[in-house]
Amino acid sequence: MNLLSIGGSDPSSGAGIQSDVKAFSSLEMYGLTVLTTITSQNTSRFGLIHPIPKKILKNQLDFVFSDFTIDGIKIGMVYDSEIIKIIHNKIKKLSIPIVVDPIIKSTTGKMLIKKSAVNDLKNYLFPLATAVTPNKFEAEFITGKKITNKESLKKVAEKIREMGPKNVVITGVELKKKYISDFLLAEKIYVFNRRKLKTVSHGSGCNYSSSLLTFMAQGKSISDSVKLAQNFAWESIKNSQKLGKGVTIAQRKKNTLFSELSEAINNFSKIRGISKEIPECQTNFVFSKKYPRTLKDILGISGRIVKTGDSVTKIGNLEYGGSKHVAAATLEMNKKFPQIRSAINVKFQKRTITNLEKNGFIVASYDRAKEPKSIKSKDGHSIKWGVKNVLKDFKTPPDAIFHKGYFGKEPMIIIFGTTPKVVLDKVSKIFIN
Ligand code: PXL
Repeated sequence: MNLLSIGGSDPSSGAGIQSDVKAFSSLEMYGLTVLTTITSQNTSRFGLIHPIPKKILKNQLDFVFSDFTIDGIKIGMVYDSEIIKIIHNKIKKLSIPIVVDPIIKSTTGKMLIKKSAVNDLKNYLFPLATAVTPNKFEAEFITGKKITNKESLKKVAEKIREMGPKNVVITGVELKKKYISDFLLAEKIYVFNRRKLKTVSHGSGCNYSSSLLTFMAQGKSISDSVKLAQNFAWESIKNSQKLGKGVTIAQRKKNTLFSELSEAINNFSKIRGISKEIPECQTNFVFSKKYPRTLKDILGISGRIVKTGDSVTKIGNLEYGGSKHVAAATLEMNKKFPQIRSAINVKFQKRTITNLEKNGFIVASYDRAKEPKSIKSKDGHSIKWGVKNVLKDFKTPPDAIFHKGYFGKEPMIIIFGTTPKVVLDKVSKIFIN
């Protein structure tokens, strides 16, 4: 998916468009950028601000919109009224998620919007927003009202919603000691609490709004998106790093689970003739966290890898809990052999079993006809039962487990490994001949 960040440049890459691209990228999104302003800043000081010439701003917008399908937009620092109006004109007819993060001041206290432009931000951009994400200070600044308790918080949120955004998210409010709360005004009110971190870091707000956009563009509900964005921002603060001499920079640790699985899926799709190996129920490819407890600890594809003519395409996104069946098999395998954390399912074909064996892989199988009735009736329990049963006789993990199907059940092969790369290597050996 392509997401566009419209905002200012921060040379420290802690906030602004640089930070957004990092956040998008860590969530496997492609980040496009349209620059509104150039700022000079580092982790201790703020320097000069230079708005981009209007002609160049328009030109950037024209160039990204004429080339890319854009699945969502985040608007950050806009600085002046002309910039606001140009953006408004370009995006007013779009029906994609738009997050407006009303940037007022930097962490170091510098005004990042002209006073005269604040009303235009409200009048032109708020009505286009699927969500606006002011922090407590910004919410107070925009409404001219103080937030002192839950009641005043609600009033401030309602006042902001009257300015036209579909949803209002107010971040970083301290309602309870030691906790930090995010407040969502949607079809109803939600409050999300997280333990307060002591770190003062730069970029957490940008991480919040850009991850919020990502989750909304993926089709998640607003309340789920806010909860996930809170978590994303919280983790980014927890992982913040002292890179310059001043404040730390908030950013996510590189999620190797995401990138390793993503790379393996990409390479799987490129295997010649691989569409012939996709079963009727399609293919999933999973990678589990260490010591998974539930399916939610296992990363999979929310859709599947599907046949598209002679090639295959990944439909959906990588998500924890994205796979049910292949993940259930992996979870069961991991209980006995904790080193096994990745798996893929492929079409059952005799030649594939022969190829697995020819390559020296250990192949196990179970008979679904022997499955007790009580298991069959419970959705998702069959695989768990099958894998558990078959593993009873194994002291080392098999490379593949298959069953030959049953009434109404498609036969299936699942190939396992320690990592997606190892699984892919096995797949490559048996299918590239
Ligand atoms: O964190 C808000 C923000 C957004 N965009 C730019 C910034 C800042 C804060 O400093 O500099 C360009």
